[in-house]
Amino acid sequence: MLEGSSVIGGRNGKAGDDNDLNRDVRVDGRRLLDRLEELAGIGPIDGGGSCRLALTDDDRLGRDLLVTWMKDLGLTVTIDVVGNITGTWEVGAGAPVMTGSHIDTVRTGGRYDGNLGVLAGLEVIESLMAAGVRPRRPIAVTVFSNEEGARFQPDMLGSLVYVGGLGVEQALSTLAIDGPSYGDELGRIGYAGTVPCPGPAPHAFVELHIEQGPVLEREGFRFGAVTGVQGISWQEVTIEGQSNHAGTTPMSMRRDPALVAARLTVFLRELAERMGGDQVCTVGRIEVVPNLINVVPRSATLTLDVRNTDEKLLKAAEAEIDGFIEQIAADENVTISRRQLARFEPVEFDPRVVDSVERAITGRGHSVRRLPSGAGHDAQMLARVCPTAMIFTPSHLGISHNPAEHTDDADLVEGTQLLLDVMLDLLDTEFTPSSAESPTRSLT
Ligand code: HGY
Ligand code: MN
Ligand code: MN
Repeated sequence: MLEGSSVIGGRNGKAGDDNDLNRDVRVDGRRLLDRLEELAGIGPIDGGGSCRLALTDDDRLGRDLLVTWMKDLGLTVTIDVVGNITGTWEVGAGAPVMTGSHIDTVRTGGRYDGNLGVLAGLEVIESLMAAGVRPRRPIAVTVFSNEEGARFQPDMLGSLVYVGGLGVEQALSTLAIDGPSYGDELGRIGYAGTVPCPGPAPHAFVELHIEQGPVLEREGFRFGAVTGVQGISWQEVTIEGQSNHAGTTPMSMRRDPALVAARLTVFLRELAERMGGDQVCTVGRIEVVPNLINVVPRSATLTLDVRNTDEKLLKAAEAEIDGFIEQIAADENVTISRRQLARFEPVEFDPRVVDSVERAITGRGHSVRRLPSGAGHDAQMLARVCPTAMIFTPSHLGISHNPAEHTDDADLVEGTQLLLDVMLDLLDTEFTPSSAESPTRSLT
C-alpha cells in the first residue's frame, strides 16, 4: 500500500521522483459489485437484466444514483447540454485523465454493458482517494448520454456531441422511435445541462467494458487490449406497397411490403455469409402496418445494422445492399425510401494507450489478446480528440444485449484494478507528438 499521501503523474515530475512509487493501490471489489447490483436494480427485467432506455424515467433514476455517488465522493459534477454527466476529482492541474461509459441500456439489457465502465471509474477514484494518492492531474469519470442508440439514433450520441462530431441542435431535435424529441425528453427528466459542447479534450481516455462477444472466452484469454472499433452503418428502410384483402387479392396483383422486407432480411444474412471475415449484418427492427392477419400490408419499416472492421468492405456491402433494394422495389412494384441513422468509419485506438493496457494486463500476470471491438463504444468518439483505448473483460458465451449477459465477479473486479493501473500510467505519460510515431497496427 502507498505510504502517506503521494503525488503522482507527470514523468517530468518535480516534487520527488514518483516513477518508483509503489502503485499497489487495490480497488474495493465488494464496493464495486454492490454498486453494480444496486444500479442493475433500476429498470429490472426478467432474467436479471435491466431496461433503461435513454432519457426514460428509469434512465433518470440511474443518473440520479450516479450523481449521488459522485457528490458523496466530493467530485465536481457537471451536466452538459446533451445530458453527459462528468464527475471530476479536482486535483493537480491540466487536462484530466478521463474514463467512463454509459448507463442507458437496450430494452433487453444485461447488468454490465456500460455500467461496468462507469462504476469502475468511480471505484478507481475512490480507491486512490482512500490510499491518499494525490494525482498531478484531475481524474474524471463520465456517464455519456444515449450510447445505445436504441431509442434515439445515432448510437454514441452523447460522446459524439461531446467531441464535436454532431451539432447540439441536431442532437436535441432528434426524434425517438416512440415520438418525442431528445431535447424534450432531456428536459423532462431534468438533465438538460448548461455546460457547452464540444467539451474540453481530456489528456487521455480509457474505457473498461465487457467484450460482448465470444473471442476472449473461446480463445482462453483473460483480458482484451482493444485496438479499435469496427465501422458501423445504420439505416432505416421504409417500403410502401398497397394494403389489400388477404383473401380476395390474387398473388399476381399484390404489392406486398412484407415480402420485400423478408427478401431484404434474407439478403443481408446471405451477404454477410458470402463476404465472411468480420462482416456482420442485422435486421433488428421490423414494423408492418396495419399489422393485421387478414390485410396485405400497406407499409413495412425495417432497420439495417451493417458492420465491418474494413472501411472498403463496409462500403462494398452498402453498395450491394443499394443494388438489391433497387431490384426488389422494381420486382414488387413498391416504393422504398431510406434514412441513414448512423455511419461511423472504423476507428484505431492510440498504440501508446493500447500498449499501456497490454502492459497493465501482463504486469498483473494475466493473458491478453489484442482485438477490435465489434460493438460501438464512447471511446471511439473520444479517440477523435485524445489518446484513447479500451480494456475488455470476457463475456460468458459471448452473450450481450440480453439479460443472460454474464461476466465473472473476479473479472469485473480485476478489470477495475487494471483500469486503475492504466489510469495511473496515463497520469504519468506526456503524450508528445514524437511518441505518437509508434507503428500503427491493423484493427484485427
Ligand atoms: O450498437 C452498439 O454497438 C452499441 O451497443 N451501441
Ligand atoms: Mn456498451
Ligand atoms: Mn450496448
